[in-house]
Amino acid sequence: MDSHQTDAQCAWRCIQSAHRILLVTHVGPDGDAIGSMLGLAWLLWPQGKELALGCEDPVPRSYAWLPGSEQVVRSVDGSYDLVISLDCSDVYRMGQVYGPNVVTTPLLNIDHHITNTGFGSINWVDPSSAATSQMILMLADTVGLAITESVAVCLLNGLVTDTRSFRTSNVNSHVLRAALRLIEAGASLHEITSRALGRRSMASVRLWGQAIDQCHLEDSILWTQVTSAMRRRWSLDANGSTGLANFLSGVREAKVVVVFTERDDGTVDVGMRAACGHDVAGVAVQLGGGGHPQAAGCTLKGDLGEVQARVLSALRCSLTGQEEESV
Ligand SMILES: [Mn+2]
Repeated sequence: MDSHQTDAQCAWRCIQSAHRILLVTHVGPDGDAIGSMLGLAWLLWPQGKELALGCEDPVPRSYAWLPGSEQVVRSVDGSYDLVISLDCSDVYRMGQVYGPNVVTTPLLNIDHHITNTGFGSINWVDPSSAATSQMILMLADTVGLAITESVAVCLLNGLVTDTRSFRTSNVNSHVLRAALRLIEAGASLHEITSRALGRRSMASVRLWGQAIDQCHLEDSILWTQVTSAMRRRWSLDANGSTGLANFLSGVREAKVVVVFTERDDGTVDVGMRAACGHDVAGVAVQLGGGGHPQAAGCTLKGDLGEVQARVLSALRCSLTGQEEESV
């Protein structure tokens, strides 16, 4: 048995000893957040566990078709024997769902971000996994749980979205084997890729158009912004800019891409992407966020202009440092 399986066994013992369990995923959920939470729920329901599924923000439209998505609630009360955080790199990512009613409850932290702060009472953090959903599949396989079609669909959704359909640099034979297992268990790769990655509203394309029109490229840093006024113009919430940073990361002249999205609560979401050979996770951590070397982010308080100045200067510094290191 390898160390990953030992970690999975340990997480499973912790889950087995609990009956009422709160599953929590991160604010502004992506396909892996929702997929890993629902996939784990579909594994635990047949075990007779009583579950609550919490996420501060609503399930994005692209993932609302996943089985069980209607069970996800935005606030929870009551008491639990165990809280399981999924795909959260730090305690704040759980948002308000991690409220006063559960702060003293044992917390199992299951995540694949290299920047994970180890905030749980038990931490199973595996940066070699391409998605938290991949870890949930490993958990099921290690302890011998059946992969039903519902489990498979949710977990493959996580794997597909976090790897942008198997295109990221961390995709290896283990990732493809995991995907194969899920497809064999009944998940449709075509349905997931088209629903999760291939569909968007006309309004969001218009918003992208406006944001792309306003792109700046300086010192190999490509950046743009999505202001509250732009989102109002196209009647879009903060999800309207989802995918834009990934799209821009294809620009040859850019080493780093940043999309600043103004939120309604006076904060700015900073989504960063790095070309291969560069790293944005360091800057994200420095600014109180987290992520992966090639894709990371943070949320900062303050006026859009101030936040931009702060982030761009941190990125310039970091890029200079990375270049000096590589010579
Ligand atoms: Mn993830």
